[in-house]
Amino acid sequence: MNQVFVTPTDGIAVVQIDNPPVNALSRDVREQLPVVVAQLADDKAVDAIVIVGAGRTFVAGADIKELEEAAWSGGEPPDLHDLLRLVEECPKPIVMAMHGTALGGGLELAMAGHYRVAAAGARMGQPEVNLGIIPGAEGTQRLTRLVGVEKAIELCVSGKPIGADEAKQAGLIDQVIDGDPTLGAVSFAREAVRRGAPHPRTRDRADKLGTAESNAPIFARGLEMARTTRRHQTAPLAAIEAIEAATTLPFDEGCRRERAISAACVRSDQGRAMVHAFLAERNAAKVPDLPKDARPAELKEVAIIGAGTMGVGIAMACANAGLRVTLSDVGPEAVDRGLATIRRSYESSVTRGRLSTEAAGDRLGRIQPRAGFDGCEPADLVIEAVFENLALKQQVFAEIDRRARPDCVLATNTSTLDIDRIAAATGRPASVVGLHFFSPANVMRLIEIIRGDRTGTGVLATALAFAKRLGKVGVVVRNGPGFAGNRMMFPYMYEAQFLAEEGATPEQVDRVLTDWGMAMGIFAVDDMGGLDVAWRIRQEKRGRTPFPPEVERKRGTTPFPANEREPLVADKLVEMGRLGQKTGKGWFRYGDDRRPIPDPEVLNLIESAASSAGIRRRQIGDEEILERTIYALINEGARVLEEGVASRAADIDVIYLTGYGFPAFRGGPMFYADTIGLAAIHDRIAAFHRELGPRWKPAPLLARLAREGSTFRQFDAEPKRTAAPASRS
Ligand code: 3H9
Repeated sequence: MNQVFVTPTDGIAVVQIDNPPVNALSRDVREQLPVVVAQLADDKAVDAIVIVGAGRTFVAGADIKELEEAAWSGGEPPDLHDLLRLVEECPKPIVMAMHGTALGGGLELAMAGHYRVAAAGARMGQPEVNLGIIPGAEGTQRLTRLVGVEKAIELCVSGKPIGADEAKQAGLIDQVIDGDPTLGAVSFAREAVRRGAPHPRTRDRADKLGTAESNAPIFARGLEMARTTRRHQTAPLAAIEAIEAATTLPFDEGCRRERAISAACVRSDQGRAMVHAFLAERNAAKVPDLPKDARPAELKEVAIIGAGTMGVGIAMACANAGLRVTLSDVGPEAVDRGLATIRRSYESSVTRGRLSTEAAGDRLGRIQPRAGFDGCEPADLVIEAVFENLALKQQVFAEIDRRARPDCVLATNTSTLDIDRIAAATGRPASVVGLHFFSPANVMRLIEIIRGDRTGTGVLATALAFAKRLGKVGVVVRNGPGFAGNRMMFPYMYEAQFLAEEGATPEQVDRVLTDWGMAMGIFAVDDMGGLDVAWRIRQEKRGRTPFPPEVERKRGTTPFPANEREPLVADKLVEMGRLGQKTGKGWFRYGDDRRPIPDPEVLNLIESAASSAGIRRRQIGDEEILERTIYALINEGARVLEEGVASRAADIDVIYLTGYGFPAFRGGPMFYADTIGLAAIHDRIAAFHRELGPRWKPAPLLARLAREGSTFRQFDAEPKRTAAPASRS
């Protein structure tokens, strides 16, 4: 397919790369662009060439799907070297005109041009590190020559793009264009023709490369930054190594060095994991049985019922995305409190320089208080965020049903309750969907979208589009106790508590997990969320379950194995008023800085509870802690998958990566299991089953895949029977 087009404009040829959606340098572009450049170089009617991207962006990089292919096949990553040499050695000046984003291979292509101009709103960067790789198309060599060692390290290690003004100041581009970037680039090219040769080649630049002596402290600081901001990640260190090569080797040798480092990164576990995470996140929106014609409704106004922590966070997330929001609660005081929290939060963003005063004012102005249910009538989407209690939510939904327009989408922000029972309180269950936000909802990227038995496909499409609009990742799961994320959390959290009873300390468990890469240890997570949350669920479980028995039977499992004792200490802590961070004490103590401090009182409590229960405490090694916690997560993940609560292992990975602080460089729990090997994981789980009891029964899906020598990745590729089609709405 033709993806490169030329428009001659009086001596200046404008070459347009047109490869939607983001003009990635896919195979066809890599083949066509050199042919076009070579032809134009020979064309006497052409004095200069301008290269632009079609649509909303310049080139967003190499084609990540091709990188994935190379990573798994062991083949070579896409090669841009001949193309870049051809561009740089073209006898006619080549001007790169960037708008939208110029990222990764896109920026590398631009840096091979003789000149670079960018639209005022353009963003440029080397985000490869987010994929566990390094710029592999001479980027580390040219960027260092253009912007110097320090800035090159900053860009390659942070992966963050910079705007046009900053790029101009750093020497990355020659001019910022106000107005149409193509027209601006054409006049820039005419001016370059008028000035005449030589036209600068980035490879020839050496003025910013520094000396070994001047660079030494810069590299030391860069390595320190890489180690602290991207703990355990190999790509940032590799990028610095390639930048160092730029300062010590001639250009071509530096490029060869970069290429070798880049290829190793592409094939590394971390590279594979992070590319998987990128693509899995985008694939999450492609729900296997969602008909292509399921159209999302247009959303302009969202009504949020409940002005507590979740309601407030959701209101801000919506306002930040430019939606009109109404916020209500039972009484005006609760709404006032919620609005005051929102105001404080925006003010603090302004103080910290993250938001302009105008933007904060605009966002605040989008959130209007309402009494009771008054926001429902005009809303396109109502999100209920009241206290986690089924009867209360049913009451609220009955009232919303009376007031909302017939085409309104009705969402509940429950984290544990049965969506179908909530939907049954309305006369329109097909309009009801779960939107499980994570706290703080204006920050956390995940929304678990819970599909009830009768949720309509249009409503599901709207929920997915809404998540995207909010800049979040929506992952569709089916209804069931704890849905996917929290259901997996319980065996993980409980195993950590069993380990503490058997001889580990909460501090040791959390250290092992954070050293391994988790954003937080599980005890610290429990303290942050509040120990009363799981306590309340246990109470309900003992008396009245949040899901009726038929649902639990249908799903085949519950967050709490029925034939297993519960951990000994968590309830006692709650009874002592140690609810976690909010009371200053939980598994740990907390000072003003909210850092967890080990508390002897908790250790004594654990020891005496263990001794009363006849548990002999022992030294527990870090490896056992890691295996028992992470494998508990994986085993439950396999059940979640088998029961169809999540439809793909990759969806579970996305849930854990975006909602639970799982380290991106491990690709998510299911991807990580594949890297260890399912047979090895299964054998370890089977051994735990023998030693520790029925809670460790290997999930049948895990057992099958291990037996077949398969992986979760292959499971995702297996053809599936699709679940009963959802109702249309
Ligand atoms: C690289 O360049 C390596 C080199 O150094 C040399 C190696 C030898 N390729 O995010 P969105 C798709 S590494 C293929 O939802 P947005 C994406 O999958 C690359 N596909 O949109 C999705 O597909 P679908 C360095 C890509 O507006 C669609 O585009 N570059 C690529 O929120 C829309 O994506 C990067 O790391 C790609 N490179 O954000 C940039 N990029 O519609 C990665 C996107 O089927 N990309 N897609 O689901 C981004 O950061 C964002 O996509 C971008 C747009 C900011 C561009």
